[in-house]
Amino acid sequence: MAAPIVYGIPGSPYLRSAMLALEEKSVAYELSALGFGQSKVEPYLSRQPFGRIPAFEHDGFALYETQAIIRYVDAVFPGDSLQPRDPRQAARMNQLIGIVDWYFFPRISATIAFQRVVRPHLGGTPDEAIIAAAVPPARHCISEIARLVGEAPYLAGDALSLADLMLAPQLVMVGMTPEGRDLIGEQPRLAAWLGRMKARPSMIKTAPPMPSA
Ligand SMILES: N[C@@H](CCC(=O)N[C@@H](CS)C(=O)NCC(=O)O)C(=O)O
Repeated sequence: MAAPIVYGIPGSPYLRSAMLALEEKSVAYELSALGFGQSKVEPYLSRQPFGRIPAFEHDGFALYETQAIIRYVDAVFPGDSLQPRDPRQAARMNQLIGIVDWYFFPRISATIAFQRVVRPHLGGTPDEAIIAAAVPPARHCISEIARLVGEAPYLAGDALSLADLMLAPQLVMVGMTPEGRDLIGEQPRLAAWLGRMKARPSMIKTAPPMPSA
């Protein structure tokens, strides 16, 4: 069977989530790296018609949407499951994945992290008004995630789950900004969780090619 291929711009948090799932399952895979702009044109649009990152292929099976990719990887490859059996822990995992997709990414990653990390990388200047407006909703979102995490070592309990793989890359990128560092610093349990995540071999291996990763 052919090795899976993940397509995306190195440094993208969602791409990193897909790579993390493969790393955690010890799957050999290929990263097909795109440059900025290449996700908005063919041939990539045939893989991901919405022009978002990442896209994935395994042995002729093409897939996009990060949640679908990491659930597929977990289901298809051997190794420890990345999804709790306990229904409440599974529900918590799914809830946190939903929070990443619906609140964290649009309200924090696409505002603070994009303006402070991605824009300068592309030669632009951060829009301070966008950043200032994003801080209160970012604080609300991060404190709610910290409340849900509670005392458990991982987001959905005692074992690593897909929720950890979804949130960690987004939080790492936001943590490269002064605003993000302050917001994470306000939540000691979440900061400790992020420290544990950053120490995992999968995170070290997939560290993005940007400063302070
Ligand atoms: N729902 C998509 C979202 C992916 C996404 O938004 N990725 C970001 C990069 S981390 C992206 O493509 N940004 C470029 C853009 O917004 O045009 C998924 O889960 O794969």
